[in-house]
Amino acid sequence: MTSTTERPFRYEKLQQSGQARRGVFYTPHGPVQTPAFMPVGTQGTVKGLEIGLVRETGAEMILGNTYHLALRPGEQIVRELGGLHAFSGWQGPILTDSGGFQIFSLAQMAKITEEGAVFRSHIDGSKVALSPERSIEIQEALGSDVAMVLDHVVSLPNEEKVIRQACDRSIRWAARCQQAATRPDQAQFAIVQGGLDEKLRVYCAEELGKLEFPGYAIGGLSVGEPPPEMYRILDATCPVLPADRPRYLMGVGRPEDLLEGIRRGVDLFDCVMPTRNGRNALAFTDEGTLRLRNAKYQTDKRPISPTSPDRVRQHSRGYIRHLFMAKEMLGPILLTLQNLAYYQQLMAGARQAIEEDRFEEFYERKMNGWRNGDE
Ligand code: PRF
Repeated sequence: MTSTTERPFRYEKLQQSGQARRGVFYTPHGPVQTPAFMPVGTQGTVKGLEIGLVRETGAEMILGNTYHLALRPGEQIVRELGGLHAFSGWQGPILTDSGGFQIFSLAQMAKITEEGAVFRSHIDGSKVALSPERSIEIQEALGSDVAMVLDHVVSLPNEEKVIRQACDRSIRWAARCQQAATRPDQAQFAIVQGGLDEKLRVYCAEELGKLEFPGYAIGGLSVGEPPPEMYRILDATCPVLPADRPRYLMGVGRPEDLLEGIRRGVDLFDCVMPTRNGRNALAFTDEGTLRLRNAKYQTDKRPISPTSPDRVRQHSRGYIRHLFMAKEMLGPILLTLQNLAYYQQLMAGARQAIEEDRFEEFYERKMNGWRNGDE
């Protein structure tokens, strides 16, 4: 009844360990083994890495941004150049974010009404309008496999009324995005909002659930709240989301947040942490984080980690520190590679642990290893 041709975006659960899920998410550009981490390629590039190197880290799906690509170079230019896959050179699955979060975090003087958002571009100050329909129009021109619905993100903490109204508006906007869809080769994921209020989160997840989206995201988290608050919201929200659809925790996070998400039933993650921190001389390893600008690495002959990819492991910590001190571009490149490979290894380890029904043991071992880093 539900053949792959009818549902090109099928999620198949293969195994479960506690609440942790091991699955496959099928897209027109290939399958994604979950739990999965998507490197962030905001401007049609994963910053610092040639696209073949991104693939080499083990990533299967990457993320792009509606907001940035619509402002520059403009979605019609991307479409003219063959769509986001040809434009970026990434032939695997791509998810694009809707712009909802960027209006909140980047846009200047944003005015949000029921129709949509009007704001000033952070690039040239020009006036831009983004409605649910316009966000889908842009994402269809970009040609991503998964388009996110436009949502209304508010800062936390905030008044209960403000959070509730943004949540209700996000539900109405999700329905409008669904109505605006014209591409059968693009799936839309809904986004659950509702701040740190469990009841509101459950209500939002139930309402969006009725609309039968092919996937569900949890948004509005990791915006400055203490991590246990985020875990509490995940505990309340995940059980309400449809079990036969992928669950995506947006913009999260540190390695420990990924494992906390996975053990509560999250399947997909994205975050700038491995790339942004890599550019800033921070390396993620099984022994915690290393700050490569620290003087203690000046004569350190060891590689970043015994499990670093070959291209990184061939260099000493002392050499990589030198690259950062001399402001050489290879420093950021090498640590971006290190961190993305580390995140992918972590997810591969998590997938295997779930398959073997020993996720909690895996979780404890990783958390213990991370306790003794530089910070
Ligand atoms: N909404 C959208 N994108 C996002 C978020 C959100 O709430 C977050 C929150 N951490 C990251 N990216 N559309």
